Amino acid sequence: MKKALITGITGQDGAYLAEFLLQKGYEVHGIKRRSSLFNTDRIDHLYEDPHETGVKMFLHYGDLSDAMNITRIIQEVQPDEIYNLGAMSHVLVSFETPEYTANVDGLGTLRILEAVRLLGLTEKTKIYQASTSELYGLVQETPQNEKTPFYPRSPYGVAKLYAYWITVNYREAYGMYACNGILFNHESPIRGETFVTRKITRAASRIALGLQNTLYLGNLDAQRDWGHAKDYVEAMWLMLQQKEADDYVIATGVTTKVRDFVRLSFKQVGIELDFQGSGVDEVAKVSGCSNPEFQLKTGSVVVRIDERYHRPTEVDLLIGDASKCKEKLNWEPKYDLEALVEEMMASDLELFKKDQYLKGGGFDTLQRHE
Ligand code: NDP
Ligand code: GDR
Repeated sequence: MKKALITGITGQDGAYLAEFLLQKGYEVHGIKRRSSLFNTDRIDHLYEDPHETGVKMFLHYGDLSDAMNITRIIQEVQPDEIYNLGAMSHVLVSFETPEYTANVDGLGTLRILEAVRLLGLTEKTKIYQASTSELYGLVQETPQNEKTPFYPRSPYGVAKLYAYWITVNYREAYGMYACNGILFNHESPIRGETFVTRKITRAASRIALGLQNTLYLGNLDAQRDWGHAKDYVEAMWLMLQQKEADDYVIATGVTTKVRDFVRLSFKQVGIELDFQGSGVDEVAKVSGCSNPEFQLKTGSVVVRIDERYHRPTEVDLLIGDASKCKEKLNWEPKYDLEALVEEMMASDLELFKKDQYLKGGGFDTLQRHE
């Protein structure tokens, strides 16, 4: 039985990857941070009581900023594959915590590579590094592929640039099987609530159900190549099953403006929007509602701009060319944007119908909207 170690197992990708690897028959080990509240919601359905027999998933307390902890866990687990998905992954937050982001997202990768080397596991352990389309940053050329020059535009992007190159360097210097997956944005019903897609699908559901009036957003003109996390974790695994380690772009090849993601999400529940104005004065008003379940007045403003969500430096346009991955790994995404939005909206609507039910029964529910 192969053993995999996943950093960031409690995150969106970690949860999908753990499920995928368990289905493939792996023994899965994950590193989770100690927190004052339970933070295992996304993997609870996979977790069994460790006192039971036949358990295939194990969690270890740890943190990418702690080299001794990382080294000890790798020594204990002796993994065949390490997926380094742990990171402070929010671009805007990285402007507020640049040093921490550099430490975890940049040096965290070094700690893993160096632990594998010092423990003599270079021959045994294959490493996947979660690289990102944020490396491209300022647009140099489109669509972006493995040869496109990097120009990161945030402390997050710069930290991930270090992680990218240290992974390449350990591969070349020590012959380690270490790969960079340069993944473009990927989303799902379990996407973190502060990333723009999930923020939108949550708000569109809550607005339709009468639980919220307005959604506040930043730059509606940004363009992203959005795929589904379920498709992308399969590509991570494929990268570690090859004869030789290499770096690959994973993307859908279709780009969409944030404004159009908003439009698509509301449309899923029968609400048509009309965008008016520009810059910080832009608003979206309801121009029609074909779903009798929802009582939204035509002309009511449901989206406004809040400058707090603008970034000091923005990445305007991402569109990926995944031909190398398609050709060499035989990978093909199963979801398109419509199917992704449909799944996210269905899930959030279901979630917030519970809140609506509670509200109807006189119980108040507290929800954050950022
Ligand atoms: P999430 O933010 O959902 O998950 C991040 C994970 O990292 C969480 O499990 C988090 O733990 C953990 N983590 C954060 N800080 C530390 C730390 N100091 N030590 C150990 N673990 C830590 O991200 P995604 O699942 O979306 O992304 C996975 C990886 O892929 C990240 O590295 C991200 O940067 C990268 N990436 C993501 C893309 C996307 O579109 N989703 C695209 C390209 C790259 P906790 O639950 O406790 O917060
Ligand atoms: P991104 O994702 O920065 O691409 O990083 P995010 O969803 O945060 O932003 C996408 C675009 O939407 C614009 N935007 C807003 N973003 C957020 N979060 N909140 C808003 O209110 C809002 N309004 C407009 C942003 O300016 C941006 O242009 C994600 C993360 O998962 C990274 O870890 C990963 O590396 C990259 O994708 C690829």
